[in-house]
Amino acid sequence: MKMKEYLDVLPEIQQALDSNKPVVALESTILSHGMPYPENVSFAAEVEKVVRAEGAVPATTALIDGRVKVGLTPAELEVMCKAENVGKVSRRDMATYLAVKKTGATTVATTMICAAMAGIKVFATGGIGGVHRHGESTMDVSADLQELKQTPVAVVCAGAKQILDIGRTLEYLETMGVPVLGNGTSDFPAFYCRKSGFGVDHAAKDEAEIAKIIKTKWELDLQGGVLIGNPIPEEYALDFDYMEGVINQALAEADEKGIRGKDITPFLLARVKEITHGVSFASNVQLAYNNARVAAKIAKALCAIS
Ligand code: PSU
Ligand code: MN
Repeated sequence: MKMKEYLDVLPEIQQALDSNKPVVALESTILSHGMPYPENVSFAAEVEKVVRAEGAVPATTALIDGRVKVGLTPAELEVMCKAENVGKVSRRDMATYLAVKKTGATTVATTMICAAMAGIKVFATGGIGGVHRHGESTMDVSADLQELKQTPVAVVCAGAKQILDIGRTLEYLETMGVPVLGNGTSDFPAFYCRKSGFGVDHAAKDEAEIAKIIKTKWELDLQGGVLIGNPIPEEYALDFDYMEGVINQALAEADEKGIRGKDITPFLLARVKEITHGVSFASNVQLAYNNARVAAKIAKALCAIS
């Protein structure tokens, strides 16, 4: 297949895939556009360690010099963390970046595409994109949601940030036929907070049950992914009303500055961090580790039943 001509999979990852060993995909937008340098360097190394500690192989994805990279070397991770001339690549941008050899970080949507190309079934992120507040008039709906509809990768997240309209995000996922599971909870989490005020479709009791649901969906030939909401550990959770105030302030500033489109999510993430004086950053890091751990367990459980 022509597609493979664009793809570089690190040998360790290819060997794991060939021998039915667990692999977990990780995104690079969280590094390039979601976290500051150099804090993102230690995060990038640590999140891979968390995956390894569970017995799975990490596969961070990115587009570098016209190649789809599945698994990054330490030097490539550094490039993504420094983020000099590193774009944010969504599905629409992929062909352009590869054809003209630009370097870009993969969002949830694009990481799913790269993972599927390599045959990776499970992916851990922080929070997914979704329907933005006032999305009913701006039509700003993250491509992440469409990707979950069509690409067969299970995505473990801590829910969606309150910068989004979480209710409409879940409505959209329902319309697109994406199962939304809670890992040991009936609440869909809101990133920094364990609850969003909205529920999941099914409170799964553990990773083995989640793996069984994923396998069943794919055996039925139902297209697309599965979304797993994994709440932030209690000790790192922030107060919902406090975060609502912070986010409203950041949204008002984005509005004043006229920030739109693909720049809105990175702007809001950076402002939230500044307004909370970095407290939210510690939570962000911890929830991502927690997702990596759970994704590795799901990947292991999937290998055990396939
Ligand atoms: N939400 C976060 N942190 C992030 C992102 C979202 O809390 O880093 C990133 C992810 O890569 C996600 C992307 O896929 O932003 C969504 O961007 P947009 O809303 O432009 O689709
Ligand atoms: Mn958007």
